[in-house]
Amino acid sequence: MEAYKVLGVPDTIYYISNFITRDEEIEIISKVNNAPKPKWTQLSNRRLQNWGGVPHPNGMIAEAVPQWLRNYMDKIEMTGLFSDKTKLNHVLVNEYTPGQGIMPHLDGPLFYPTVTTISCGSDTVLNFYCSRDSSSHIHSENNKFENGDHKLNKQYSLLLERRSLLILQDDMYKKYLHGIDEVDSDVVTDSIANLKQIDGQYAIGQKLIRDIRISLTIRHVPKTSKLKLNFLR
Ligand SMILES: O=C(O)CCC(=O)C(=O)O
Repeated sequence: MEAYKVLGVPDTIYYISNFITRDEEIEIISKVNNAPKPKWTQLSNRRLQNWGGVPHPNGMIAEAVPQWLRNYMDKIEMTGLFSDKTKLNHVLVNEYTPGQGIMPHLDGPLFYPTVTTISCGSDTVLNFYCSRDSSSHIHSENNKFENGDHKLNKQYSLLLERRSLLILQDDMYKKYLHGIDEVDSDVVTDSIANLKQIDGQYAIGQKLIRDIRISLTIRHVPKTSKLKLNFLR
């Protein structure tokens, strides 16, 4: 994994271009779009799907993850960053239409402190921020935000290409908030920390028009239980 480590940022970011193939990207987009309607949760600024259960501060009632998604989780586990005890068991699907984004936030203590994201359908820029009071930006269980201190300083940016895998750990998970601006396009600048690692040919100053982006945020939720079906006893 050392080859994929992003340099010039605090520990630890790994970035892998073309982690999935074009056919796999098409498969993910079509499976997400064909999920039953009730699987979607509509937020004010984007839609999402939970697979594997819905994380809650008290734990997560584990649900089986469909095999098509399990295949991608297995592929991520081949990085060697997860043990038997921290096997990936949850996928959050986010859909962003152009102009949509996600407010700067921390993923918080509900998850094992490693987050992995597969991007499909569009490139986007992910920004990292320092906050004087990070605790006020932790995701609550249904992806609403508790906003306190708005004094955020943008520190780092990454270009997430479609079909890439991003892995955040350590301070980049625990201390730095991450967010995506609500804009229709992103501009490639030399302050993008992973410029050397991206596969595509991009010029400084190039404008990247956003398309619909589907991201899979794949994690390990430590506190899980199986639903007890009392009426069967
Ligand atoms: O879509 C992304 O790349 C980021 C998603 C994210 O930050 C989250 O779901 O917590």
